Amino acid sequence: MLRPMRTFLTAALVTVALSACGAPAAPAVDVSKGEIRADLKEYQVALTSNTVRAGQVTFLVRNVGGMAHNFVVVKTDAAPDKIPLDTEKQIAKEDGKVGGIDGVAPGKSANLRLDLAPGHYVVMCNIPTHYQLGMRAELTVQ
Ligand SMILES: [Cu+2]
Repeated sequence: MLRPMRTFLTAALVTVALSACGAPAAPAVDVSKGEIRADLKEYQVALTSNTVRAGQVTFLVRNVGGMAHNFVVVKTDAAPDKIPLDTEKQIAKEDGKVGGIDGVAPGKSANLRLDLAPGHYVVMCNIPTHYQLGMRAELTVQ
């Protein structure tokens, strides 16, 4: 009778310890290794760093919002809010695009690894109207 009871108690303690942690913590990102987390939501793109050294850069893209988003990286001299628009498609023009991820569903993550030359970049969600609503951020590659 003792042994099953102890097993039960151990299981109960493990459950308490796990629930105390809440949601699983996101793995740390290290910009010195070229890692940048990009959190997408309505209507914002949040980067853990706006500068990174040239070379291999890994964007750890997470959709923390409630609808699908995408992720586009363009090399441009334009400020984040000054990318020319394609008014017919209701998107930003993607001149200078160096890479992207098509559709990231809510709650999902995807990684994008790019070889980035030094310069000025804008990252955005370019689902129609999302760029205009504020889903953009600046990135400087040194
Ligand atoms: Cu979006």
